[in-house]
Amino acid sequence: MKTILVTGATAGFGRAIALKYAQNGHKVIITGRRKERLDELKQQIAQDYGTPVLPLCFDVRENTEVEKALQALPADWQNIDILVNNAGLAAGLGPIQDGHLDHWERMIDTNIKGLLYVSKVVCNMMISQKSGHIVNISSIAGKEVYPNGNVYCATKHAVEALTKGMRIDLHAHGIKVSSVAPGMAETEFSIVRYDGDEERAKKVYENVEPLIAADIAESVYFITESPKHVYIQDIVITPAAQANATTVRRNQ
Ligand code: NDP
Ligand code: 8X3
Repeated sequence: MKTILVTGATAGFGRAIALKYAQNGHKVIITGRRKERLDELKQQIAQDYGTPVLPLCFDVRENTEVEKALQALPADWQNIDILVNNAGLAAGLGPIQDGHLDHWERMIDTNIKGLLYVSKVVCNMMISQKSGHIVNISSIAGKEVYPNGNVYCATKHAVEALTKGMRIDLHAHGIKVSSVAPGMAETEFSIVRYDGDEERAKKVYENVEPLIAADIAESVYFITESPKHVYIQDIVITPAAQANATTVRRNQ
């Protein structure tokens, strides 16, 4: 039985990833800001799989909250085998000259700084154990830049660079670092991006069969459960209808 820490487990990919590991008999630490969602997921896992779950409610942008939560882990939760840095968001979609500072700061603070804060604590735990696997959830926006994606794309390019840097620095300590870069996936992502406008969010996936959260959970699980001598470093996963960030075939 492994211990997995998933950030952003209250929705979308993170929730599906937590369920996937729990279903396979692993212990999961689930995090996010929405406590009621964490409690609901804990209850569902207990009911469906009976595997241990530890909910931790914190904002990844607040380093003091991150440190407080992770440094106070109960003894039987301290050996984290797998960290999935998933918490993240896009806020807005528009030209750089019209950008909102608040959007930029939320994305930079969550997608880059939040990932760093969590990784710093957990990678030091993994170094003591001389093993571990970190999976960073990047995006096709980390591989390409698309019109109006400017700052979100920049944060995901940073995730790509950090993944490569962490992979090198943690290599001597027996820690693997991988990245999963999804394309269009229907979660709460677009609702958050468009500030709660569900109609506009729905249009993103109109006449396309998008990825679903479970598809991403499968990829993460495949990466971490592959044999010890195998190192899957990077996966790009899009719907069949998507060739790259801007080339999408829509059914008429
Ligand atoms: P969702 O909006 O469905 O889920 C996002 C999760 O991140 C929630 O659990 C949310 O929890 C958490 N989160 C956001 N901000 C914070 C914060 N400040 N502190 C703690 N947790 C936070 O989106 P997805 O599941 O789609 O997105 C997950 C990741 O995948 C993100 O990094 C996103 O950029 C990336 N991605 C998404 C794609 C897509 O098309 N859906 C494609 C490629 C990458 P809470 O609000 O409770 O704090
Ligand atoms: C989310 C996918 O294409 O909106 O990272 O950037 S996209």
